[in-house]
Amino acid sequence: MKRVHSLMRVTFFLALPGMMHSHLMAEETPASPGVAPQTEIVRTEKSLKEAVAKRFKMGVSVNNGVMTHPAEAAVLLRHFDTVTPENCMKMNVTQPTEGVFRFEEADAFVSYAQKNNLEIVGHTLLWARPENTPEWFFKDGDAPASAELVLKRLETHISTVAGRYKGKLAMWDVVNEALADSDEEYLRDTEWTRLLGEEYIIKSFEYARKADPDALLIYNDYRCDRPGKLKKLIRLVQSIRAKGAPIDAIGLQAHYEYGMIPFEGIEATLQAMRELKVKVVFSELDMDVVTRQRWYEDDGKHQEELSKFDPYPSECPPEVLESQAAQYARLFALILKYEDVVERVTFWNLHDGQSWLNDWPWKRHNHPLLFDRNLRPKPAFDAVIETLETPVQ
Ligand code: 9MR
Repeated sequence: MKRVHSLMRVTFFLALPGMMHSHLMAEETPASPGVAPQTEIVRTEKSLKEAVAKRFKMGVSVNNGVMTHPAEAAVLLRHFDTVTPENCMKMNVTQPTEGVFRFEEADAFVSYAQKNNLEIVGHTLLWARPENTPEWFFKDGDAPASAELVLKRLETHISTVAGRYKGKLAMWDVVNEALADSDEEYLRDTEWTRLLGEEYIIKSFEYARKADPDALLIYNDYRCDRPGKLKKLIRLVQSIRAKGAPIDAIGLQAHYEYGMIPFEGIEATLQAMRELKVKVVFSELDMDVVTRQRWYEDDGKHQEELSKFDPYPSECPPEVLESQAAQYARLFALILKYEDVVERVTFWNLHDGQSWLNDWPWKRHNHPLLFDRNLRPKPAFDAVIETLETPVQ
């Protein structure tokens, strides 16, 4: 509690409309002469991290904006013990041009988290999609870069970035989204795969361990609950280990869709990882309520119509919120069943207004998280707390 107070006291805060609800109180503290009055934000709802009671870590992804937004910081510090930077440690930010490293944002993030006793998850050393790897990586002047050069660059990148924060981060998402989506292919068809096959993944884990020996090293991907992708995930874990490289955990991104949470597939993944003795993190949890599946169906022929679809522009209907709450509760009950395997659950953003699902794959008002746009806890929040507080049978 001391931490929350000291943070709140350094920043002047103007109450936001719609924020003065029963879970939250703002108190003015007397100002010294010549100093603006300060408002302390005390949240009174139950705390997620306290309800979890150390069975796993409770995390959230944020941007540096939280540092200058006391109301958001109050939510962050009351509920979470772990933070993931949403964007500032990605390759396109940390090394946009070869040899030009930019750490201003990441340094500020790390120092804020440390000051507030938050554990940090580095995200991510290598995002294996073409659009998420800077183009210079694969060029050598006008010619394509050789496999040796690309590997050398990868080593430099990982040793520089992970090395900079050595001992300060609890975990690293080492490689992100390297598995192919189709059932036929094993790895995503990219320059990485064409030049190096699996080797670039194996080497990434070796470089990361060398640069920061105490960080828990994670392979992170989406939809590993699909049988085809789970098979590939198992193959990848076994392959990394067979080469003597380190892997400690797999990350399930967990970008779920309302009414379509693949509970069976998630359980199959948890079981498989328990057998392999690999930890699991739910690394980017949210629940899209203006679901996106149809966007990709029938060769994209619904996209024009969907791009105007925005059914909940102001409030999300109560029945949707209630059903979302029930789905979150079921998910957390499943997670608790595997608490020996699950190391962390991280929500992807703090509140509904910040979610990437308001923009992707089209612009709409989404409501995927536990806190609404005014930082009020939603029915899903209560349902998660209740699930966490219910003794496991
Ligand atoms: O939420 C992130 C968004 O702000 C960025 O524009 C985007 C591209 O860098 O990445 C989003 O986060 C992604 C995460 O890093 C990896 N898994 C998928 C997430 C959603 O796209």
